[in-house]
Amino acid sequence: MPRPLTLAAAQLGPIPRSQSRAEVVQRLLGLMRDAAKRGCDLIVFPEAALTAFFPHWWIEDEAELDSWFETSMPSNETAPLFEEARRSGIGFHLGYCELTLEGGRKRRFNTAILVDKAGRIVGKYRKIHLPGHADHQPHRPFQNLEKRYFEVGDLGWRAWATMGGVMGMMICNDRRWPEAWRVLGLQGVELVMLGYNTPQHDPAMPQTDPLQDFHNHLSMQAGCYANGTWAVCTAKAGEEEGVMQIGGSCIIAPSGQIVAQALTRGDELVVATCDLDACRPYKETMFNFARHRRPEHYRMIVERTGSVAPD
Ligand code: CDV
Repeated sequence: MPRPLTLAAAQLGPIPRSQSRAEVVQRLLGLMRDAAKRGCDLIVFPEAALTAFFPHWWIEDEAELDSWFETSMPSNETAPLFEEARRSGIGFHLGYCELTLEGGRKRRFNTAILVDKAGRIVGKYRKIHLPGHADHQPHRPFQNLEKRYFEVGDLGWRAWATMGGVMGMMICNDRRWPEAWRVLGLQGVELVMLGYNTPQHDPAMPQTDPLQDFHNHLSMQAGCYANGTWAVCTAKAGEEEGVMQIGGSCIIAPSGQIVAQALTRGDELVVATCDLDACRPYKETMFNFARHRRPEHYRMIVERTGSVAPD
């Protein structure tokens, strides 16, 4: 029996530093309403979708740093997204930067939530693979300070049975790591949602600049195929405060094929109707994990972190 879901990647163009949360939420609401008009069940916003991507700047003042984070979800500013979900009957995935107080200690995470059609938060993920560096590197044209501003996520990669399918999340750099996909695959995931902020220029490895779009799609298409899952992958694209970011937001089938893709680097909806049952042939044959996996030979994956060449 087909199990169709109409899905949208809601690509965002740049968010200027000066744009308020309320203004950004208006942009998100516009995309949500368009998606609802096009019959979408679920819309996927990018990583850190409420602000400019501040890890690109060195920030010393703690109050200034905190101002980029959300201390509650929903909040006054984001409540309209939850109301729109209920009103239009559309689920959403939202990336944002989360500040919590635990035992009197501030904790900061790069977070994403999954909200169902009734406006309830059904899932939360905190980014595990944090790229970049923790120190100030002024010689670079821009910083990548995720290792300074965020803690490694502590929720693992969970999957949730919701909205007619099994759904999971990852965030940006996670998509390049097959382990993240496999942990979701082992929970029977049928739809992975992820957002990204990926600069066109990598100061540490400039030779890959022309390959940024290729590597983006390569890792996500491989992850979908090897785990028999759909994915909705959403960029914050375009030139944001002097940093050019790739677009290429897309919807990928369990075959690994891209079924719909953004044409611009601005605000743009990418929509496709996806039969979640199309995952089954992959999960039941080539990637029937129960029949074919050999975890006794995979121990090194969890026992060793860095690679060690033989003597
Ligand atoms: N936000 C990210 O995680 N960006 C990284 C860049 C910095 C390499 C990415 O993997 O796209």
